[in-house]
Amino acid sequence: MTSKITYIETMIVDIPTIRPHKLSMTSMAVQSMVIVRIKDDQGFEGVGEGTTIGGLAYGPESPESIKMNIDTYLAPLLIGQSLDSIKSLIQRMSLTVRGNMIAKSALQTALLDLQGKHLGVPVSTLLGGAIHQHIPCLWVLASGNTDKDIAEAKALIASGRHCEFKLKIGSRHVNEDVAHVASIKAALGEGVSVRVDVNQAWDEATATKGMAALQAAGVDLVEQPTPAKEWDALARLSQKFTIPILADEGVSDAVDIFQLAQRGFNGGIALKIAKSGGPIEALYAATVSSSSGMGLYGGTLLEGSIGTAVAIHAWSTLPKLHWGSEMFGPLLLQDDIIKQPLNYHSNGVVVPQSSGLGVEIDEEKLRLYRRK
Ligand code: MUC
Ligand code: MG
Repeated sequence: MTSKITYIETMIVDIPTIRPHKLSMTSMAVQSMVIVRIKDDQGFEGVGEGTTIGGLAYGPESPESIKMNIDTYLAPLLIGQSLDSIKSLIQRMSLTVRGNMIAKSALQTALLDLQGKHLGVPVSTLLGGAIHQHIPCLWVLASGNTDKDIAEAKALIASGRHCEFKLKIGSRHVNEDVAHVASIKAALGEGVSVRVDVNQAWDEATATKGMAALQAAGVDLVEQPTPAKEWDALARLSQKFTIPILADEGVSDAVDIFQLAQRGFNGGIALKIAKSGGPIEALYAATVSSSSGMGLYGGTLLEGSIGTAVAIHAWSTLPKLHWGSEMFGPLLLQDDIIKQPLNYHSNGVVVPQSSGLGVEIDEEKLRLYRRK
């Protein structure tokens, strides 16, 4: 197959959200995505995406740093290299550039798309092969208003698109947050799964109080209640309550997951391509999680269709996603830069079947939303 990488281009794309999306650390009205295009000497092109939440509010990479660090440090490592071994290219990047996992994930996505197009196979095949064709996908309620969230959830249940919900909390006093969640859970009823994501906002004492109340309200899962690297606190909380905990910001890769497992954490793990540096490393993280008895969840950093597509390909190769996924990012945006949107139905999303990622850029939309 030998082909050589000849060209790498990056751009930031800004698309407004359908409503404000409120997390403990920021409120989003627009999503900014770094789109990567890689070309080879045989006329093929692969696309990738590197996306975070709220500039630098969520993590140490911003859209601007992702673009700058790809252009300045990572792209020159790939230009002129053979496409034959993506793992060699990953190794080349990791030996020279520390961190910058979202930037690396964007490039790895474009490399996988390019190689899939060359070989005429979907990215899921490059990752070992899809076991599932439809990935469960919940919806995240984060308008910040209880009545609006209830109305939004009821409309989605009625449409048949989603029947499980995650609520973003942590920006208000714990009592206010718990009352908000309990009202939504009571309005939606027994059969509807309601989970919460605290995004690190509580200390251990507050989490102890909050989790007891959430457990009593019938909430199914509490995501990252305490600060990211306080692994001991997370492990203690997981042992104290029957309501399970999902570790998110606290675990980026297989090494972190091993550390958490050693401390006796018994909850689940949110896998994210962006945290791990790409789908290949996210699947390594999945292996360590499963080997430690932790259930898996397909997480997002609210990527658009390209980043969401590659994650769906990766999750489709896992035997079991115990907590389903939240690959709803494209649905939070007012518009899309791909021609054929991903197919969401029946509380899930369909794994694309055509070669590469199975998505095609809409050049006009890209021009419209590209940051000038
Ligand atoms: C996170 O922390 O889970 C995922 C869904 C959402 O609304 O925000 C993200 C980040
Ligand atoms: Mg989270």
